[in-house]
Amino acid sequence: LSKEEIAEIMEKPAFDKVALGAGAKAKVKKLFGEELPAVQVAQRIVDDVRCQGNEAVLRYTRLIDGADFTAATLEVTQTEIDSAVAGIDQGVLAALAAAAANVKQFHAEKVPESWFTEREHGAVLGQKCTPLDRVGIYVPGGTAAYPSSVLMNAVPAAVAGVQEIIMVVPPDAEGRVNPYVLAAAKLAGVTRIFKVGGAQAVAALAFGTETIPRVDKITGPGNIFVTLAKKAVYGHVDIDMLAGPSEILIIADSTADPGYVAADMLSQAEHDVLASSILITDSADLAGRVAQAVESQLAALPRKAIAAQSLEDNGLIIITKDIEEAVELANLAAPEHLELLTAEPFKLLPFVRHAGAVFMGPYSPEPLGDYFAGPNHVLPTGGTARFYSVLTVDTFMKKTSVIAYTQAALAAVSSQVIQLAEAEGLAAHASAVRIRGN
Ligand code: HSO
Ligand code: ZN
Repeated sequence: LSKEEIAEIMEKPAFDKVALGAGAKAKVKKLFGEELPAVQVAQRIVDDVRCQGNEAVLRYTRLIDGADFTAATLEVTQTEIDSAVAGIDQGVLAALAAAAANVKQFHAEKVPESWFTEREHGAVLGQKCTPLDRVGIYVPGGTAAYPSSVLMNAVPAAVAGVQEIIMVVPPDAEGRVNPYVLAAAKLAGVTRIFKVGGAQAVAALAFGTETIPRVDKITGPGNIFVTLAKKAVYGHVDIDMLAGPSEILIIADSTADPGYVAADMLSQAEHDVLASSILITDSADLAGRVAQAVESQLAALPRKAIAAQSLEDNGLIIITKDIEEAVELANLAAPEHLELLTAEPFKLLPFVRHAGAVFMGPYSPEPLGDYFAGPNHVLPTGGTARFYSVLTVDTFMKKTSVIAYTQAALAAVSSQVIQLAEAEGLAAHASAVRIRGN
């Protein structure tokens, strides 16, 4: 196949064009009395929450999640958090704490700092970095209850110096939230937690309700409705990115262990039937062994139905003439996770242009990054690594320019500033400079 043909096969459907599954379609019909595309569903829910506040939040939570709250019971209490922490496996709690420490240490390493520089005649220019005041963190629920994602969003916000971190998470039908998610929130320094999910949670964070405070930025991955709601509220608030299902692309040569390659492909395939796992190799022999290893490892997985479907729909093994061509294809795919399982991964790194995160060599399996090493696992998907970056402390900070001229510095440039203002026909601009007496 030509590169173009391969690129076409690897291309993900645009996230706003993804067809809803049968279950979601039926839910939409029940909710709105008609079949609607996901974009319209998200927009309707956002509009309703914007106009009706709590009333719409509680209604959608009842209709979609089956949990019946009042405004007073929507927030997770301190007692609930404490009993979650006490009730969970203490080994897992310790592992979460260790992971949180690694994430914190890594993110604290490069906190953007204000900076100043001097110009002629004592002028000073600079940039002031300020943490956002209040941010919202979306944490998915359902089969995908990820305490690790709580850490990956909230810890960098706390490191940035954000004062209020508001977390939203969909409840189960009994109105409960996964206790590991609550424990992670406590470890990460989350300020308040509300039991609300979906587009209704995103809208509540963006516009505020009587109970849920309005935030400045919303981060964190969610399902298609969450993502489309984030797109709909962008501009009223900032968002991190529009993230889709997880992906892994592995570049491997004949030195790679086929068992490792298969295990890593399956690790992302088990996330979601829409997840994608791709191997690109210059070794036909390795390709055959990986295919076999996938078959045999798959059988033992509790989530084999999901993983098998994901591989069936979006799994791919591509054989190239050499490793350079493999890297070229990987850049076209711009994957969320890129593994380099080659003899000398650091030699390839300079040629990697588009990837959310790169995992180097046989002892850096992707799940190490999902849970523990320290770099963030909130990453661009669906080819958006061409322009989005991994979530960092920067995500939670903004920059303000600082300009401080002296009289002499202004005098030296005033005639040129005046000329530019007059050329734009803006006389008041010119006089704001002229009045200072030069
Ligand atoms: N691989 C996912 C993150 C995750 N994996 C959380 C396990 N838990 C997206 O980067
Ligand atoms: Zn994962």
